[in-house]
Amino acid sequence: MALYTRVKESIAVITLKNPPVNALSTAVRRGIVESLSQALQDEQVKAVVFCGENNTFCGGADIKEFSGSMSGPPLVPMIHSIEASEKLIVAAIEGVALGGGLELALGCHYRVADTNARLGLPEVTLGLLPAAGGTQRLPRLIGITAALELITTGRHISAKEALKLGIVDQVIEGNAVLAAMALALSVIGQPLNARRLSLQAPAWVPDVDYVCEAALARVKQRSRGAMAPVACVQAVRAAAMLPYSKGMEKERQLMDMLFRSSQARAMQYAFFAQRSAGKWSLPNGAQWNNTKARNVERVGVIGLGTMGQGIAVSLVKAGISVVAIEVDTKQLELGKKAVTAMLQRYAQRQGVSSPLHLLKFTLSFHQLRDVDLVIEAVFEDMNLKKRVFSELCKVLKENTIICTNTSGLNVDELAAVTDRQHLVVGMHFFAPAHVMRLLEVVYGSGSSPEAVAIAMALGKRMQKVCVAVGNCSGFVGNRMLKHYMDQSVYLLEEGATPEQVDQALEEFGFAMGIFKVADLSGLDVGWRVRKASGLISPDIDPVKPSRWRFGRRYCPLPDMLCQQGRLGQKTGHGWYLYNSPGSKEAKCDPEILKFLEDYRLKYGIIPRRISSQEVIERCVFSLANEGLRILEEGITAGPEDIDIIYLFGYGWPRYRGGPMFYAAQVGLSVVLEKLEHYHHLQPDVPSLEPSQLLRKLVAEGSPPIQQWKSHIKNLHSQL
Ligand code: 3H9
Repeated sequence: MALYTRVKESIAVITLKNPPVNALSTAVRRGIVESLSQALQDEQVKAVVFCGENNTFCGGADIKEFSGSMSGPPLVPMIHSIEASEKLIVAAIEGVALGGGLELALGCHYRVADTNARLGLPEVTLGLLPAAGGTQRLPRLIGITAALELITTGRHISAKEALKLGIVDQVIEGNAVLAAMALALSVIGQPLNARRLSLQAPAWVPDVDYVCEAALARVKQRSRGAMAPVACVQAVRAAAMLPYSKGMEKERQLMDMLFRSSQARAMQYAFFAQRSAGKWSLPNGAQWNNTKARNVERVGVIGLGTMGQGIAVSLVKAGISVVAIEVDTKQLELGKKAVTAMLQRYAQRQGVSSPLHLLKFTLSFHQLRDVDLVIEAVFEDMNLKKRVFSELCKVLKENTIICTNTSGLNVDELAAVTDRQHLVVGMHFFAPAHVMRLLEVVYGSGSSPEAVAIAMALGKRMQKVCVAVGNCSGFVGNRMLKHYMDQSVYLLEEGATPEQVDQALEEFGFAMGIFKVADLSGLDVGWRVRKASGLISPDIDPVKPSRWRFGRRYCPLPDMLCQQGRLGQKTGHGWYLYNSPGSKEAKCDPEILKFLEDYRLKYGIIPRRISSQEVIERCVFSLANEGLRILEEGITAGPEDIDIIYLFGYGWPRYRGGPMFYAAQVGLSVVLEKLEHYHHLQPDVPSLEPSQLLRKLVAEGSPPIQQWKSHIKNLHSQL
């Protein structure tokens, strides 16, 4: 709702009330319309100030209402009547003014912001555009180029930047409502037409077409296949070319198209899924709101390789003291140099003072005596990690949490060598750890809820998107990825090329095809894992290696590439050819095509044409099938967790929601049918067999993804 108060003789204040972010729900819009009418009718009132309860102006339209039928006063005419008001209206922005919240403020005649406020039009991140006049008013206020940048990225900006751009008229430290009232009193009586953005001529730029084409090229490169950024550019272009009323018509048409799209549904699902992942729960009933996390102020980082460096940087950026350890002076110096350089660049970019004083570099484990938590980030080798864990127990305080940064090793096995299994958890960071947002927090069978809560809270402080997952080989992300990768190499055996597979995946929306990703990470990473797991052994024929291992289909192609020294970008060739070692531009390599032809000949495989549809179905449905198995086993609390892992750690296109959401959207019965078909053709790939949960969900009428959790609970109670 909205609260109407008369605070001074001539000023009325309308306060939006809808915790936690004062979203513009039906009730709030109704309240605004009623309060505004009251203010306009009251002859004593000469000016109105809009503000939000609890120092939060407004987080925009109520996204929860998007999935139902919309009722109540619509935003566009409501904001229009604010702007058209003969009485002066000022927005007092505290906390956030986002989306419809900023559009409401743009309808006001003046805007005052608190110095800590954040503003933006993030609709594009929900698959939409600012459709309450934002695409028409903002360009008239700040120009086409700046408006395009803000609207197509959805970036939140500070009050300081908003002042510089001309979005707000004043930035104040203190009470924004009082400042807005003071401003109102100082300008009451001045003509308002110049303050009504819809009456302003479109901002002039020498070459609108050129500016918009450049913006279009940028958004297409940044978010391939996404509709909303393209529509944003079209709407802003209309602001530059058309009168306001025609521009508004264009904005509405584009919004209608986006609003009904599956992309918008997927992105809104992703918004809520991200929040749901933060509300973690464990199978034993412990969860985010019944488990206290004690504070962590000093952290030890063991190992300053690429991962350790990124982790140390993220910790320091979060204001946490770090004791960083290496095995010898040379490694320590290398790590120190890299971490210092990253933090200095960060301080320079952000205009903040260097946080280097939070760092201590040492060779001595004894320096870890008083840390609250340790993150071990040594080489991915079980024995080495066990040795480190045993050493740690000799020096750490008895309540220090021990975390292992592993991408898939057994957390229970590591915990078993310590004197504190309840304080051991996995923290699976993604490389580069100071950039990638995802963090899998892995709880072992003995991890205490408090240890999980501490790791989750620390990850959040490090600005990570944290997902609590159970302990299993590869955890969630890598365990699923294995099946996706397997299918991609089987496709090569059967007749596809790396470019074909990558092109199909990139057209689907992945930031990068699987073979380009493999070249980037280095093919030797997987090679080492396969060696360690016994898939590669000396008794395997090096000339014609077997295509079966442990009774299952196996593709030796990646191993054969590694044997030839083709390790990816770092060696200048892998699945693709690069101009030189380390260069990034992937080119089709005729040698690989010949190698694949010879391989098929050697094994008597008759190549066939493989469609993009088959690539997607086999790679993506096998990924989703494994996700369903993970849910079945209770490794994550719900499908949202899996989707968030894929969105933030694996370049899954946000407008497809995540693999679980995608499977639900395609139709679970379609996924089941396709998996049955492919499993029939590949009986030696057991993972293609549809999961029990998939069969159950289909048998129960393919419920919406939001209801899967209760069906999974039933499945567990039946087991
Ligand atoms: C729009 O405005 C369209 C218009 O252009 C035109 C239409 C015609 N609605 O993130 P948090 C909930 S589109 C409903 O954890 P924070 C959120 O789900 C909208 N609910 O807190 C969570 O609920 P719960 C454009 C919302 O402090 C709780 O608030 N606006 C909305 O880290 C706390 O959220 C946006 O895209 C909403 N608009 O961050 C802004 N916003 O506690 C979206 C939040 O049950 N919001 N909730 O899990 C945000 O970016 C962040 O929530 C915000 C606060 C920065 C505001």
